[in-house]
Amino acid sequence: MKLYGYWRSSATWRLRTMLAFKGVEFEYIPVHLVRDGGHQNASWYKEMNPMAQVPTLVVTHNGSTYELGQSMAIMEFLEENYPVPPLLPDDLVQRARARQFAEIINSGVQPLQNLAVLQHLKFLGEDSNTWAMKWIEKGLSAYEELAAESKSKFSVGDSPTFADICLIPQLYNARRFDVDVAAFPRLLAIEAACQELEAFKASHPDQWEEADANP
Ligand SMILES: N[C@@H](CCC(=O)N[C@@H](CS)C(=O)NCC(=O)O)C(=O)O
Repeated sequence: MKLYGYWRSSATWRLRTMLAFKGVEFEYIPVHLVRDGGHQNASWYKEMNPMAQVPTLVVTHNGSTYELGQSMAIMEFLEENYPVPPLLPDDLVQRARARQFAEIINSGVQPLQNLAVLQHLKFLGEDSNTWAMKWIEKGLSAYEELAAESKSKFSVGDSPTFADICLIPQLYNARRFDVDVAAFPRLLAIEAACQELEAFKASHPDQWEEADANP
């Protein structure tokens, strides 16, 4: 299995966490998102991932090789392929809730503060940082409100799920955009619980920056 990614990419980080939880070995291939105009825009990469985004996971199944894009689709693939330990709750409604949280981040926040979007805003002469902060605050506020309804250790229940896997990289991004994360005490408590787990420690960008230094 090969993971094409970038050390600070939140969507790549989701997969690193997921693979660490599942104990799945993979070869990591850095795709530098900034250098030379972004290696994600190179034709060799776009042949694999026409959205010109990381991550891409290359997998072999029934003797054939496939290049999978979109981190949520890949997370579902990994969950089905490696069900232990489970990263979705047993309960039907709780499973939907975990996916709801994940989608708040995946579709409600991350695309609005993605590199290409911010680059285009700058090109249009807009203040991209203020733009990013607005959407991050909106998504995290909604997440905080929903998560505050329960006192569980993680976003949904007392073990980590897709929700936490998406939340942790987004909190990291929030800080990069100077969002005041102190406004989200429930999220910070969930983050503290996650930070104790090896899979979150091993997948943190600090552990991967060097791998991307000389791709
Ligand atoms: N929905 C996609 C989003 C992927 C995505 O936006 N990746 C970012 C890094 S986190 C990227 O490659 N950005 C490159 C660019 O915007 O040029 C997924 O979950 O895989």
